[in-house]
Amino acid sequence: MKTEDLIFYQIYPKSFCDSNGDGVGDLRGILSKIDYIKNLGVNAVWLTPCFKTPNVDNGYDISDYRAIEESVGTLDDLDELIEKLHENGIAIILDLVANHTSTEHKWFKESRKSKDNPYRDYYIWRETPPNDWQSSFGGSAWELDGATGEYYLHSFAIEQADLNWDNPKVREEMKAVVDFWLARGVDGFRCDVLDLISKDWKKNENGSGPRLHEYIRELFDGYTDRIFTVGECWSANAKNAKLFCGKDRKELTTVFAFKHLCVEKGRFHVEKPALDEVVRRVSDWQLALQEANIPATVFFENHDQPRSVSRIGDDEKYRYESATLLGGVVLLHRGVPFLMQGQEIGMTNSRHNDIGKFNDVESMNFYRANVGKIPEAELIEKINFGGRDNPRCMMPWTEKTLENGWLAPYTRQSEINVESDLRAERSVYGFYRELIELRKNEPCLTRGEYIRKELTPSYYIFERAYEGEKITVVCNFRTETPFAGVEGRVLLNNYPEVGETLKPYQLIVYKN
Ligand code: ISL
Repeated sequence: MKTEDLIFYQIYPKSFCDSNGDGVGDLRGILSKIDYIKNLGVNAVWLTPCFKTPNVDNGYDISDYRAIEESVGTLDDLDELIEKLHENGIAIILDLVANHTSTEHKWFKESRKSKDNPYRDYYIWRETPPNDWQSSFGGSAWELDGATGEYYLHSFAIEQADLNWDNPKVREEMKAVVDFWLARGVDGFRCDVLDLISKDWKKNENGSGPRLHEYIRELFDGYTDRIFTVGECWSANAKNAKLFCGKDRKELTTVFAFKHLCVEKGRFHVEKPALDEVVRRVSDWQLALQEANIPATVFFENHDQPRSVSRIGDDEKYRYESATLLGGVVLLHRGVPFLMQGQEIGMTNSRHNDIGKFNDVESMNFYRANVGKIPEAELIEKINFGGRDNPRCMMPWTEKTLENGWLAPYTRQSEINVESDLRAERSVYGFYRELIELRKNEPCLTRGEYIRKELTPSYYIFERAYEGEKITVVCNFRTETPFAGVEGRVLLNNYPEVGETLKPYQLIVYKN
């Protein structure tokens, strides 16, 4: 399948579907929902980590890259899932967490034993911290380890030790992991914090070291013409994207950039970003990557982001309208669209009132660092608004919540669940299906040029043009706006009709 035809659906295995009633989603649960995934129309799945893990960071702390976490399934289950997805015309990429391992990984257990252990240089040890790098989850990124009295680097949780990519043995080990999964039939990888693997010790924070592109080339050498890879690179931007994804670079197919999420003030800053600013950044990314002849990624949600209909849209009065508008922005632009499980039914954030309902290490560290300094209610509000538990609650297949779920249930499940959405006259899933169907049937949307026509504080109009045909997409923001109309036949509209004004969060798609 060509990159421009891919439409991704991200699955968080421990929260997608629980097939054996233990309260944890599993691979057999995903197998039981392949028809649901196929009917949506997506043709690729990004599976977040399902490998052996102590679950400090819900699978992004891996203790064995070649074994499946027991509660999630077995290697045979994953082999069967790969096979069944392929039989249904759906590609599958796995999540390659190459920057760090769990401190329970056998490499780290050996490495910490002694300074002359053969695995010592698999990780980054210093007598004293050489800098004041901070962990993404708060606090110093250097942890003193009693066994040898030295510090090791952890860009994330203390239990996630950074690998030393300057060590050729580490590079060989990770290359072997890539070989192992490709040999089992996966179609590529989403590469976790890939721009952190090369350290630049002169910088005041980790990221984009001098050998980054060398290491990426080495990791995927021999595969780049036949697999799909997307790098999670917080340092990626319009200027350096071609260093990662240029055809001649033999590195990555594409990268995730994050500027459009408008999180400069941090995820726990409770403020909706201005919708015109969000789409301006989406548009700028589109123009830059089109200029560079690179497929852009387009997304609003993943397992780290709060639900877009809550953070960017309106999850009360205009939940259907804003969920379908945001879906249109993701699915009608140029490049590779990514949807997070639950986004297709317009899932919102949960609202909890007790810190005991949260699980995510980033949120819990934030709470512990601020409890007593920020009033409790305000602290909980911040975590409700921006926390990573929001996209990770169990998929609400019916209105009945799982009693023994590993994470607190979705607090709006009684009204927002798959069963009721599929029945609804205005089904978000139904609209996403139509958007995806349109994307598949209109070459303008997969092969066409992107043109920004109008972007005002009230609305955004863009076009997709290909071989004499043109699709025009009208996106209205939060208030009613006078509308002079657009040439063409209405292909899709998230309101019953086209009036003299654009309604809040109205999306209209025209063909000329
Ligand atoms: O979104 C973030 C920036 O505030 C962080 O939550 C996130 O840690 C960062 O985007 C890196 O994310 C990736 O690596 C982490 C893991 O916790 C995330 O789930 C993963 O997507 C460490 O592996």
